[in-house]
Amino acid sequence: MEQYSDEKNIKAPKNLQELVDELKKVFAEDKVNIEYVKTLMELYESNPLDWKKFAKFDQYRYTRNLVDEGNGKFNLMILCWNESQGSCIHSHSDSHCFLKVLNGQVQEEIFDWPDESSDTELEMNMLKQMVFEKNQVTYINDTIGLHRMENPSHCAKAVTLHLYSPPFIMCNTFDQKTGHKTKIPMTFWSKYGEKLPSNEENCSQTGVCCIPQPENN
Ligand code: 2CO
Ligand code: FE2
Repeated sequence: MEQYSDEKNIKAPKNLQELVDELKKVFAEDKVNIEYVKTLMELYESNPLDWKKFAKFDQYRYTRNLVDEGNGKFNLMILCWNESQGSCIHSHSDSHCFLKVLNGQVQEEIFDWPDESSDTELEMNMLKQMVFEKNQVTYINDTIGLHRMENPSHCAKAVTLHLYSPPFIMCNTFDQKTGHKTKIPMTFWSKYGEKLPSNEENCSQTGVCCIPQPENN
């Protein structure tokens, strides 16, 4: 266990595969040191040759592309954001969420949870807004808050690497104006570099995108 607790002595992974192998060792332990994982992910220097086979973009929404299932302990995926594409405000199903920028930039806005005991519809409270550059890593979980992620650039694409532990397939999205939440499934656009068939499920929802959902009536 001690082995993966000192983030000051980590050897930089030479490529994405080395990073994946190292992450598997770290997550095989009972306890995971968040700072250790963050630093390990930061030390991998993004090289498009490692990840271009997973980087698949969609005209309408950001895509989620599975890279590795982390021996059942985590899901590692590459998300591709075309110019100005973003998510809506969402939670992470009590999982750890690590995000590393592989290319371009992403903007993260963190929000407080809405007050579910209140009957009044209130605009959600934004706690901070940050921009992350290539190779930077950020971390969130449901205790820290909710977030919205987007590619703030109108002329450049962005690619990000995400690790979720434990893996999850459902999350809640929130309406910024009212705080109303909706539970939604999250699917993959591709797995291991192969596009999944665009059936009903995949074409309606790959991630937590801002495309308006049909009304429930
Ligand atoms: N959580 C979102 C998703 O998995 C992306 S925002 O960064 O955590 O689709
Ligand atoms: Fe997220």
